[in-house]
Amino acid sequence: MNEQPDFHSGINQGVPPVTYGEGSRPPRGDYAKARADYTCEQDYAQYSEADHDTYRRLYARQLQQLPGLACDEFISAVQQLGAPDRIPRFDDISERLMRATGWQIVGVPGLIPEEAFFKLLAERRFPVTDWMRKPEEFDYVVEPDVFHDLFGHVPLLFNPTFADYMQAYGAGGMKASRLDACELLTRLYWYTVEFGLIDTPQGLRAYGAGILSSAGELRHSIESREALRVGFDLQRLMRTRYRIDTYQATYFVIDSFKQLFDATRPDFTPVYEAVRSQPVVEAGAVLAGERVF
Ligand code: HBI
Ligand code: FE
Repeated sequence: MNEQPDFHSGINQGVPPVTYGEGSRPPRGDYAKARADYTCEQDYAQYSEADHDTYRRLYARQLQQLPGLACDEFISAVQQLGAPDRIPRFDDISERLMRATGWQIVGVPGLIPEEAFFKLLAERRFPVTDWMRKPEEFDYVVEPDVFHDLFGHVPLLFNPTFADYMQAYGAGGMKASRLDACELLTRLYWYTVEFGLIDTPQGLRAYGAGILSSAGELRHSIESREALRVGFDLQRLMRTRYRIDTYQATYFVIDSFKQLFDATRPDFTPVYEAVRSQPVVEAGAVLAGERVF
């Protein structure tokens, strides 16, 4: 089994996406074409027939494994992406998305600095990487590509409560930058937006984009007996380190998107202080007395 997630983003290691440090590869995207806010037009002409075919095959592989593993809100929204056999035009999706939740998607050349990312979310503009992985990267791509961002992230932006959470997260992120709490807030993004699970009357389901866009981690996150699944608790989550180069060792389970949105309403300043006054929890470690699924 491919124990690696479909992508790991250097950004979540605190590696700035635009200026790569020594020894690491340059970013894939063409940042020279980006505007000052890091957005760029989707250059639709860039896509080869191989790119469209890669999208078609990735989409088909994920779609057939959604039932019983992905949350209903995702399954009901995924057809909003449009035809399954061509990379969608961002403007077409934005038209539908704007009507549904006031969001739009904007092109970016790839991972962008956190402040720019938070600002876009706060403006209800979701950044979607505009390049497609190569056929030889079908099972694993180092950085999030257009498939991860479109298939993984965009459908749930059609859900009003989740869409409100994403904007609240962005607004919180802009404040976190000023409080030097980006690392803690990045864990919240990682363990909800990217790798979150939700409890439903039919059982656990995935809503995290990193899971939903992954061939192997979707089933692993729900069925693996090695994975730890812990009830969502904001401070516990923010104390918990995560891994970027394997399937997650810990997943956090929410009861509803409303629970997630409500968790972002209070000012996080005291939350950050409480988290900093407690020891870090390693990925996979379970704490006494906590709710485990
Ligand atoms: N940039 N384009 C892009 N996509 C992301 O998901 C992303 C990012 N920059 C920062 C980032 N994610 C994470 O550090 C968030 O937790 C902020
Ligand atoms: Fe992502």
